Amino acid sequence: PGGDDGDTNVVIETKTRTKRPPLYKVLLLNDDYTPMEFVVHVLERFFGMNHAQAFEIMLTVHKKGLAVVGVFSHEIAETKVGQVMDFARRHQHPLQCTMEKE
Ligand code: TYC
Repeated sequence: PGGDDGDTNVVIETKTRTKRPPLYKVLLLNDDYTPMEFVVHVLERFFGMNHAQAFEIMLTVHKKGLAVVGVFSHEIAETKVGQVMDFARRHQHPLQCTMEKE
């Protein structure tokens, strides 16, 4: 009577580590044919740069071969790349835009 009923309450705590979502660099690549003004326009239109910033980044791509034009979540980066590639194709310029995990 009054013995141990064998029913023990056990609380198991697990630690939750919340990972921040990975970020992606959007890169613009140089080529010999896309007009400089077109690239400046792309940077203003799709990356919210002012004219001076856009011109500076365009020149960096022209001289170095490529530059990071922004860092975004996967979904936003994909959208930006799609917008730039679509806009360039519609204007028949060979401009290339890609993304890579940061
Ligand atoms: N190299 C091009 C020219 O001389 C200009 C250019 C800049 C092209 C940046 C693409 O991502 C680019 N007209």
